[in-house]
Amino acid sequence: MVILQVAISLFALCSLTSAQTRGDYSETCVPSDGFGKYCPTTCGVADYLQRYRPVVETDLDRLYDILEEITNLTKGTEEKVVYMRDSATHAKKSVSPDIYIKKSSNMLEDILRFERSIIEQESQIYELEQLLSANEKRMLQLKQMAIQLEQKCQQPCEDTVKIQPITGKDCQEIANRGARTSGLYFVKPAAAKEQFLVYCEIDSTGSGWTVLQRRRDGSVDFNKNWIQFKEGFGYLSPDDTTEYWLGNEKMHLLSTQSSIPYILRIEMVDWDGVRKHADYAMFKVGPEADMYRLTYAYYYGGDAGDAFDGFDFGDDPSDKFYTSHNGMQFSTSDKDNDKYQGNCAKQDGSGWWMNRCHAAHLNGKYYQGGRYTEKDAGQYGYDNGIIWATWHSRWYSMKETTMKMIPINRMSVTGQQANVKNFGGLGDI
Ligand SMILES: [Ca+2]
Repeated sequence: MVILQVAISLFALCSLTSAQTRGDYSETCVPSDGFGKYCPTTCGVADYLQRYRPVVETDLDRLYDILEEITNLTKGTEEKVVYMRDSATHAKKSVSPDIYIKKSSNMLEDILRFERSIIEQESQIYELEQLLSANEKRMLQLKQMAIQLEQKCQQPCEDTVKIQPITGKDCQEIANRGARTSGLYFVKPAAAKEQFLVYCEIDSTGSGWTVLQRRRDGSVDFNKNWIQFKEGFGYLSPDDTTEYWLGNEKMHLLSTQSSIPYILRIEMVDWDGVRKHADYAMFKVGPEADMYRLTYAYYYGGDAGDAFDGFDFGDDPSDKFYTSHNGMQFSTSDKDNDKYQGNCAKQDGSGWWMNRCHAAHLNGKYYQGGRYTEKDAGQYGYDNGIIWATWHSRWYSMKETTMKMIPINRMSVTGQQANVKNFGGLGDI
């Protein structure tokens, strides 16, 4: 009975914990829901417990069968003992020595049979004890796992995400107000109706980067629609371990609020662990009425090359012109604002400042290991990875990316050498 109770309580726990798993399955985006909450652990142990369930149940059934068998055997033996006792009494009463001898030999046979049955029972009892102890051990393990699982699930599933108390119009203002820790902060850009959560990357010198996009491990699907890209999706985490798109509307509010222009920094890590970056001066995301158009004044520098300016892939002389991104409107699978007769965003399964289509594509499909082929790219077969063509080929997808912004006057403080080149982008200075 104890075992049964343990089993029942375990199963109850399993069904409870499996309901706490985190998912990114929502098709539609509700602005106020999901974003900024933090519950990163998928409690896979619950699945493990569920898998164990049929094995334990089978063992228990077998245990009950054997117990029943033994009960029957014991009953039979008891009947035999009664029979033997009766025969002995009867023999004593008998006057005939022949009958007595015959009865005695019968009794002897009975005793032998009885002994054999006892030996058989003993071996069955031994087997049963082994099974019982194995089951108890397994139950104990399951119980311990359940306790661990419970503790693990309680921790992140409670809303215990640490949000830093300082606020500002962007992460640099937050750093200026004394913040020296990277983490989650509320910002309220000048034209924002309400504050919203961002991840601020703040270093010891007091530079505060506002992080706009993060790819890390492919855990978030970037194939989303216009509304989702507008509002943002994915997960913000205080330790910067999760993937997300902050949202076009927020990027617009952040990048257009200040008289001091912003630098957009794109940071990438490839599958050999090499880290490179590209900086763009006077980065701006336009309003929704202008389809969140991307503009910058010039390539400010970096060792990853200027893929936003397009890339000559060698297919056509116009490659570079038609794969540049400065001045492009944002496109999603359900809103085609690109310069291509088809729909780049639909073909590549992501939202981006598509031209015809891209040389830089940080919202692309996540490919483990980096290298992929036309075959891997699915029904359309176009290069749809996380691409930065001036560093790696378009058939190589980056391992990690970050898009973040900082006021340009902080760049001298961060020690970055400006490798200023004026390309023919919009708003040349
Ligand atoms: Ca088009």
